[in-house]
Amino acid sequence: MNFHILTLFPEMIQAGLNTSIIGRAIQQGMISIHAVNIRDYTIDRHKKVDDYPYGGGAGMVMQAQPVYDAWKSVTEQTGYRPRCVYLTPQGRTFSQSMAKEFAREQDLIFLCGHYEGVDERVLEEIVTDFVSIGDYVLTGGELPAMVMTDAIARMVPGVLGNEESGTGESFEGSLLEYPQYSRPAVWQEKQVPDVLLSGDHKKVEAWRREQSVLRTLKSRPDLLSEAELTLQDVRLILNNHKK
Ligand code: 6GU
Repeated sequence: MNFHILTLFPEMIQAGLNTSIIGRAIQQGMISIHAVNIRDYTIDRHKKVDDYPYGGGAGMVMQAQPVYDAWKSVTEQTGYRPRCVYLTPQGRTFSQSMAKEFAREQDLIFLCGHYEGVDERVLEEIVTDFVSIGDYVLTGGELPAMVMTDAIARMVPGVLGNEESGTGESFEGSLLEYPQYSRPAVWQEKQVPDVLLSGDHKKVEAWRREQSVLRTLKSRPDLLSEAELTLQDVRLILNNHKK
């Protein structure tokens, strides 16, 4: 899968996505990440990419021309019009299910805005998806593009090894993850739960399921309405709800 990120700060993108699992996936050729510098496409002789908003008001607006030409350089390379995501707090909130859906694309374009926004006419022309990463305001779309790239890339088949496979993790089945422990068995007088040392795989599995359900009930009860719960799970929830 190929990520094409249209940005005024290409060095920020490359630096943030070149390590760990995503770095390995790039090395192995399973994904590619191209940061396209919008400033390289301006026809303004002073390399300007923004201007005052019509109608007045604070701040500057990113102009249509350099954004459009940067986008066109990508579509000329791909030979079709890939989905183009504009990162904006006004978009649909990004989720794990959206990450899985985007991971099925061959190419994905991200447009990172700055200043007070991007000329609406170029958005109408090129953007297919308006996406936010949460209800808070950031100074630009680069961090959201990096967040989305990480979440999407790890859902591309082969990017996670068997060890790290994306099943059974947080939000898989709408439940939070159970707690993990490693050696030593006692640290600062704190014991690892006995059941994990028992070697009884059935008991371990049941304990982990309980922990997942209880954590979700405590921290994210809103997720439970979407969760696939067993009769056991429901009993556990009711028992802990009464208290
Ligand atoms: Cl996608 N962009 C900006 N600038 N701020 C945000 C955001 C995006 N998502 C949440 N806050």
